[in-house]
Amino acid sequence: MRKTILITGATAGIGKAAAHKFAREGYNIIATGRRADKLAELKEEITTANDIAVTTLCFDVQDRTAVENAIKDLKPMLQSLDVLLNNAGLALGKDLFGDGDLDDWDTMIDTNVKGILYMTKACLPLLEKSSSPQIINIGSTAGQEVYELGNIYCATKHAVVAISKAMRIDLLQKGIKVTCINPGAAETEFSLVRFKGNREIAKTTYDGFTPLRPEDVAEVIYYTASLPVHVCINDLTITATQQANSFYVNRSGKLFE
Ligand code: NDP
Ligand code: 8X3
Repeated sequence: MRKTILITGATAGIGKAAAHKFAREGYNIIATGRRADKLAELKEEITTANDIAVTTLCFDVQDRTAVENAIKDLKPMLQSLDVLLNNAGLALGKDLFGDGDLDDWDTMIDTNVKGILYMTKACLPLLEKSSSPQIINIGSTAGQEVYELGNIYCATKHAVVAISKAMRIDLLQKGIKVTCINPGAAETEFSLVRFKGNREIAKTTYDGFTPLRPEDVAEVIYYTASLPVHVCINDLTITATQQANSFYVNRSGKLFE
């Protein structure tokens, strides 16, 4: 029987690449995000190339009622859920703590932290019906070291690490794998969102080095889901070869293009 993955934030970047990858590997896809047009585009692309089922759900992971309703609507058409990929997330701004915008902070906390909590709680009954259930949370190198101007974004990603550890412990008796994947810089819409549409500033994030592509991260996400049922990758950090961690990036040129 085909497995099913639910991916939050499948309209762009890592989530979109993961949707394509899992579809190619024969999974049915439940793709979510806030942009209905992008979800429709993704469904069209995937179903043209793969003989699998794609369901799209348009909602905001910050909205607890919307999350609960979206997953409730899924239950009659889905016997079980095999993988939940908690990927939706964002950074907003890169400012000294004192200059930070409180609305940005609320949005990051509500999306990156509460979004994972709401989604996972709502999906647990469906995951429990799978014979090989797995939750994959997307953290970041920003969840490993706090960097200057990263403050609240880094805090939310540290929370993702802690929540992943807590889930792994508390879901142990249910046989649910919990994997936290921590990417370094990947060229997606991430920086454009962080710098609020300013393309000039956004592209400087990737100046002078070859960053990860979203497809690179998607391959690794799929790898963690492809292992035997008794094997769980707990944590995994993936960076570009030119990046060591949040602080050290070799910006001597795009060496691997
Ligand atoms: P993108 O901006 O390209 O994609 C983010 C996705 O999240 C979009 O599909 C967006 O969809 C969705 N999203 C954002 N907010 C919400 C919300 N409130 N409700 C529902 N969906 C939402 O960024 P990435 O692909 O790079 O980011 C994916 C994850 O990877 C994030 O958690 C990010 O923190 C993490 N990450 C990214 C890194 C990078 O360098 N790119 C490095 C390390 C971690 P829509 O706008 O349609 O709602
Ligand atoms: C995204 C990577 O370094 O921009 O999580 O925080 S970084």
